Amino acid sequence: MEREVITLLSKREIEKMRRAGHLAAKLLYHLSAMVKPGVSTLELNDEAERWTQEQGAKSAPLGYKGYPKSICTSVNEVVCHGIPNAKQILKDGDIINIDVTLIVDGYHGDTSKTFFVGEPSPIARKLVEVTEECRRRGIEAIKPGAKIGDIGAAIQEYAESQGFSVVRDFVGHGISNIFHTAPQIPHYGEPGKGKRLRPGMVFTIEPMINEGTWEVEVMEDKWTALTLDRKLSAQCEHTLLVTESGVEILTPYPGGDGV
Ligand code: EYF
Ligand code: CO
Repeated sequence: MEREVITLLSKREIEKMRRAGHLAAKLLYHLSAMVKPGVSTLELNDEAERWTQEQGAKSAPLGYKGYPKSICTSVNEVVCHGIPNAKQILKDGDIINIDVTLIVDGYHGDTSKTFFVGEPSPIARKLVEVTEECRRRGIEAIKPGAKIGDIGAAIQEYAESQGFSVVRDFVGHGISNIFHTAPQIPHYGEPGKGKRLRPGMVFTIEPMINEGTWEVEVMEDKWTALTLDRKLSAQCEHTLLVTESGVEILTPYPGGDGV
């Protein structure tokens, strides 16, 4: 098996990641104000692209492996990689994950959050709150000397204790001047397993938590991943730096998100 090299970023690179991450979080916050019944997912996409260009940044997803839009908009049973569409109009009670990745000075900031459209059902509210707590617990497991498996174990243990399941097919990823690189960060697993975390590593945690089965299927469009049982799915994501003393969130949501 090929040995994976995990790059440790220099101070200069980390500063660039910080700038990209903060701008990506600002974009997510900007888009959150548009999340209302009657808005199409294409309108969210177009505003994201307009704002990004105004900031002198670039949307990483646009054209990446052929992806056709600037952001991903994943509604209700869509697990990830939902493609913005003029015909997809948000309605009261929906949940929508907006996933943005910006390139600033060659480096990437990748973050997402699931928003309520109007008033959520009790189960939708619980799913989104549990997903945010999963991310928080995953982040808490990050410190030099810890293992990659510690992160997934913390997430899986909490999600399943709340009666939900963890998607296996999509994982967190190393990120730098490359969108997706080593290491992979599963959101499930066993404590003490996997590579050791070291200062200078940068990667995402982006748990996808399902109301029902963890199994997913990809639609005929070859991009959109759906829950197999068509029950709800929620996701949230931060880009994270392993520091000498623990972890820094490189995509802090303006005004705080309870990490
Ligand atoms: C060929 C894409 C490729 N992939 C990952 C490409 O990490 C991400 N978000 O946190 C992430 C975002 C996007 C992405 C946007 C487009 N792609 C999507 C689906 C399948 C695929 O395989
Ligand atoms: Co990502």
